[in-house]
Amino acid sequence: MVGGKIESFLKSELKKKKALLFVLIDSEVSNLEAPNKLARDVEKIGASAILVGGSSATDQIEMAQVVKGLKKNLKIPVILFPGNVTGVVPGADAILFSSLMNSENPYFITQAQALGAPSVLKFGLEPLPTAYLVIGDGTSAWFVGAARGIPFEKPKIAAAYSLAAQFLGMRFVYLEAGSGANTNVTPEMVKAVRHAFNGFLIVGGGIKDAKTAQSLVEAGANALVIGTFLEKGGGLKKFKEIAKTIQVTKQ
Ligand code: 1GP
Repeated sequence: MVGGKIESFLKSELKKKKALLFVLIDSEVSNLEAPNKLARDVEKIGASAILVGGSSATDQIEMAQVVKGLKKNLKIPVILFPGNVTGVVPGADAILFSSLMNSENPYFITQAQALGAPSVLKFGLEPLPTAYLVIGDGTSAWFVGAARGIPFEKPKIAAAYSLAAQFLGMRFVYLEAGSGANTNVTPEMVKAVRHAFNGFLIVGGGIKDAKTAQSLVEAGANALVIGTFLEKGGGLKKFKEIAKTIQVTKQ
């Protein structure tokens, strides 16, 4: 069988919902209760998974504590979203086992993966094989990952990378505009990638409103990642609006 329990869960969620919402939780926190509360709230609203990590999260001890707390509080899966080998910690359900395909540094394409893989096995994390594509520039993911950002207005390039990802056997593509990005990935790019790639398509970075979310889902995104606006507080109302707009049950 291809894929494990978490991948099957995500696919079964997609049978019930038009698209999924993943919430990215920052593991560098001063108060351990804050991520638990946020995660419980978004789970109630309809988030399908919590992602923990990001390109600037490097404290493994704190990350492991955050993951442990989340696991105690949630039914939905906790999925690691590593920016480096330091993003591999025990206790989570799965990991976006990603290659930053458009990095200029081979470390982020295959070497970090080789260094991290034994820990993924040791910790029993389900690897979700993911092509991580950084779109645009100027964000932390772009800088830390030494990415040659795919221009926002070049959907064909993103589609070509996604087709390559498919030929390489990856079952997830993550189109990343970067956390807190001013511009989100365009629906045109999502559409072009959807046309080229058969697997699970994740889109994130700078998504802040229901209208944008809806246009990305209509273009073919399977899951949207929301981080920054929820972290800033007061974002739950907006999150509810997005959930309501995109989480339409399939007929
Ligand atoms: C970042 O795609 C995620 O890796 C989420 O982006 O923080 O801008 O919501 P935001």
